Parts: sequence; structure tokens; C-alpha cells
Amino acid sequence: MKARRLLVLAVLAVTLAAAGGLARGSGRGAGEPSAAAGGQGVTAANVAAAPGAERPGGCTVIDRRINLYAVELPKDPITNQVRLGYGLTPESASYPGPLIEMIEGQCFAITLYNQVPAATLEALRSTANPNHPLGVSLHTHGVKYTQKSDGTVHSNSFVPPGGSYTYIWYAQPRNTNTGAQGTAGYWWYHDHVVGGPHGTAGMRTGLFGGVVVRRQGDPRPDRTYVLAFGDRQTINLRRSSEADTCDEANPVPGPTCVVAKVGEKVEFLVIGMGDDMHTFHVHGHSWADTRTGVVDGTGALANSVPIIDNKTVGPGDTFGARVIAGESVGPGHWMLHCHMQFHSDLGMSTTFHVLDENGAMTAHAGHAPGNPVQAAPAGGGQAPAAHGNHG
Ligand SMILES: [Cu+2]
Repeated sequence: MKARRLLVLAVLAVTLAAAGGLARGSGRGAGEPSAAAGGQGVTAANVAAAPGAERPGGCTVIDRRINLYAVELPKDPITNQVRLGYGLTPESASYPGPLIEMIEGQCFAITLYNQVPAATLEALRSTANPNHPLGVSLHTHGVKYTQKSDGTVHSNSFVPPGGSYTYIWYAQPRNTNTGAQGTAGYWWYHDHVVGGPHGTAGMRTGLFGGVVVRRQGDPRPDRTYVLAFGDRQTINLRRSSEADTCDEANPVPGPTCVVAKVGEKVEFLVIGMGDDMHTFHVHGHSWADTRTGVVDGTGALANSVPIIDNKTVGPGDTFGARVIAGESVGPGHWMLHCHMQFHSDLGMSTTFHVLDENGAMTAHAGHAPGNPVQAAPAGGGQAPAAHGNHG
């Protein structure tokens, strides 16, 4: 119990550090912390009052209640396409949406509010599905949920314009007695309703985000970045310089600014989205091809784990890659890209900016020297929406 209490305190500390770091930012950064992520000790009565709530077997306590808002964002500045996003508040909505982090054994109640205008949803509706209802939803991978939390039209678990609906996710733990494999892993959530019965238009316009389920005792990273490799050679729906908007004087971690200080443990949650195959490759860094992205232990099994720096990601796939920023190779501007050459040539590339130990950003070769900047605080990137404190 003591160890668990320490873990909870450590998790809380990381969350607070992340909150401090992101508060410096523009407010559009993913994982903008919010009081909405609090609200522990939700009673059964509270949850039962929200439409849609129904618990999967084994979920005896709601550990955390989260409000999530689906909103329309400004159009893409390059393509002028409609953009939607999920946020812990309407103001902080982004694509990808906030990272949702769970620990095995936890059960979350997530209430989704649909604030996307009906006219926008109508314009996104596929002409092949003229009678498809207007709405948004929250569909997830990896964790346990009942039909009522499927986030689909046929199960009537979607949210019409102006409405709300509560989804319940259970990070079922591994149980060697029953054979349950557990739910620890790297997953994603997304809309399954906008445009048609598969939510294709919802994902294409920005309704997606990452889910991490950790097992008790899993090593924790200092930062997590969610990177969705998608259609039209995009990373998080952006290409080339749009996918890397780091301000050299003040890099603010977020969906378009992948930054860490040398020595920090950085976790990438990679998502395959859309119709194409991709590969995830980062220069100067490698990771263990395991469930957590790190090697645990020193035995024969640990010694046989492959270390890789390039991994295939197909539609719907997700995995985690854990690296130590700049370890042995130093700070710098490390390319991070799809290794299908025509994809990278067309802009499926961004940069992993590794700051030095003082938090200074090294200049790109050929550029003027960068200004020293404040150390990006640990826990930046995507701050978990909620985690720890399994009650
Ligand atoms: Cu690709």
C-alpha cells in the first residue's frame, strides 16, 4: 500500500508539473489541464444520472469523471478544410485531443458534450448516407466498455448536436486466474459517427486522441507526444513546416512542437489513421519493441528484445516508443518522419527538438544561433487528462 501511495504522489507531481508547463503556452496545446479532469469519488448515483452510463463487469467504482467537448475549430490555414477537436474544455480543444491516461483497474466516466454546429455536421455527412443522423461520438480501443459506450449509431451511443452522453471505460487488469490479458497498452479514441457509420469524416477533421493504459509499476515517462500518421502524408493532419511550429525562443510542447530536454524520458504514442501504411522513424534514437517501449530486467528474455528505430504502422494500429532524449547523441534537431520515401518527400516529417541541459535550443545548422530558452518543464507534451489515484 505504501508503494502504491508513493506512486500516486509521483503521478500527481508529474500532472502538476505538466499543468505549470502548458500554462505558459498558447492555450491550444493538447492536454491543457483542467479541473474537469478531477472529480474523483464520483458516486454511482451521479453517474447513473448521466445518459448512457453502464458499467462493464469488474468496474465497481468510478475512479474519475472527465468532461470532454467536441467543438469546431478554425479551418485548416493551408487547405481550408473543416477542423474539429476534442478538449477538456471547449477553449482547449485540439487535434489530437487530450491524452487520456489510465492505470489498470481504473474505471473512467467520460461525458462528451457535442458543441459542433449541426450545419457543420450536415456538410460533413457523406452523400452515400443521406439519412445518417447528425452527431459525434467517442469510440475507444483497447479498454473494456459495454455496447452503451461503443460510440456508434447502431448502439445509439452517440451525441446529437447540443447533447451530452456519458461513456464508461474500464482498464481491466490482467488476471492469471481467469486468463484476462489486461488492457495495458497504447491505444486511441476517435469519433465513429461524423459523416457516416464509421466516423471517417470525424477522424479526418480532427476527432481523435491517444489513450495510455499502464500496469501498476510500469515505468513512467517525463513526456508523452501523440503522433497520428494519416492520409495525405500528414502527421496530426499537418505536413512539413505546419507539423513543426516550435518557437525557437520559447518552444511550447504540443501537437506541432515535439520538444524535450536532454535526458528526459520521452514517450511517443503513434497512431495509424486513414487508409495508408506508414513507418515511424526518428533519427538518433531507438527503443525496445515491447509493450512499454523499454526493456525490463536483465535476464535472457530482456536480452532478446529487439531494439528498433523504425516501425510499421497501419490503419488503426497504435504503439508506444520510449526514448531518452539526446542520450549519447546530444541535443539537436532530430528528424522524425515516415520512411515511405514518397510520403516523407511530400512532407510527412517533423522534428524532435532536444534542448541542452540548460534548456537552450541549439540552432539548426546554417541558422543564426538560437536564443537560450527556459527549460521546458518535465511532464510537458501531452499532459494526461487524468490518471493515478485509483480509489
Ligand atoms: Cu507514410
